[in-house]
Amino acid sequence: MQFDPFVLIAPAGASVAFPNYDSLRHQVYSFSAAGPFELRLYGRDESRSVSFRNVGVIAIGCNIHDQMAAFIYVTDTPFAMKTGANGIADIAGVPPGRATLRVWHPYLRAPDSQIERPIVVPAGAMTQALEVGLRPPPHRRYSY
Ligand SMILES: [Cu+2]
Repeated sequence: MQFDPFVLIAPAGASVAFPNYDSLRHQVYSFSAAGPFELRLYGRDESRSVSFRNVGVIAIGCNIHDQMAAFIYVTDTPFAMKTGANGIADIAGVPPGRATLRVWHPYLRAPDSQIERPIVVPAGAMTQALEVGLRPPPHRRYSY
């Protein structure tokens, strides 16, 4: 009874599948402006897909299980990557020049949960370190 992964990066236009591996039925939805949707109840070993055309953050929930939460970060850049558990993202192939480094996390302590930093990408490798703070996740009530 949880979404996996908690955060997914999807290219704009991508179709995202929501397979249900639980023995319970789920009703997956989002109210996010970038891609609101609501799936009807569906059960074990069934799957539904949603296409996300607009760039933005899609907060996902389940109408039956309030504690279920996940986020889809829809982007139009190929240079997007989720960090590993160590907080590191190794992004390859970025063309040299001016760019904007953006770090996003649903509970990041920053406006729109995002930090932006202008950078100049050299021809070779570079390292950028950012220290971030997180908010506690919003309280969720459990209902089964
Ligand atoms: Cu559910």
